[in-house]
Amino acid sequence: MESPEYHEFGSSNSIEERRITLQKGVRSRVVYILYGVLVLLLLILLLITGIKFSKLNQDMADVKLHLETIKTSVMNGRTSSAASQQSHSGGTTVQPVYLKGIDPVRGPCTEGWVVFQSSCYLLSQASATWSKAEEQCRTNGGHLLVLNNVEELDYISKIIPVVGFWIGLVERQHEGHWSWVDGTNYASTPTFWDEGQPDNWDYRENGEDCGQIHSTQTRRRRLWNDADCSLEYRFICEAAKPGH
Ligand SMILES: [Ca+2]
Ligand SMILES: [Ca+2]
Ligand SMILES: [Ca+2]
Repeated sequence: MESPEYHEFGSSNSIEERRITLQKGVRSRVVYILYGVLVLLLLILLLITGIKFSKLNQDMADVKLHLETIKTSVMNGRTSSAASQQSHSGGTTVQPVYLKGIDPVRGPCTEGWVVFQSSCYLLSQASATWSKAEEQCRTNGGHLLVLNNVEELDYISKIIPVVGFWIGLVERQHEGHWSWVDGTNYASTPTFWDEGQPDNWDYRENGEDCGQIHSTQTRRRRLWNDADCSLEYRFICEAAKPGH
């Protein structure tokens, strides 16, 4: 026969066991939950790192692309700055282009004239107003110099002294409407105005409506200036080479 104490003892023992088992169960669940949370945190960390890496790669690609763009524009800038010196129109800085002088040759041209490509050129010794200069060129079977391209300008630059010369460029009717004396379309030829020219300098009573090759101190590509047509300068005539 079991004593009540024994029963009481046995019963309290099993309660204690259940309590311990329950505590163990709670602890294991907490451990599992913590473990789960840890794994979840690790996954989130991996995900964030992955996103960061992907963004970093994208940023690096962007930087690389940007550098390539800068490099390309610098290269293009170098090329176009050389070109811009050939087709300058007043108002911007003109970089000088230095040239070596040459001895001109007569070739098939009339005596006193010199040849370059399909034209003959005459450099006047005397000075005249722009109109008189053009008149004298016409009398000699030509017209005042028409600069069709940079090669022609560079040739002329190599053979003339450093003083100013009239050329066949004129504003006949409206201010700003330049034309070549032989009818060549002004818009079809490159322009080589000197820095700040044409300025139609209003110090002169008549303004400045005739084109000239500017005087300069050094032998280099000669640039243009608009000057008062009534002033007297030396001038350059151009005529077609015989047979052209
Ligand atoms: Ca010409
Ligand atoms: Ca003018
Ligand atoms: Ca001027």
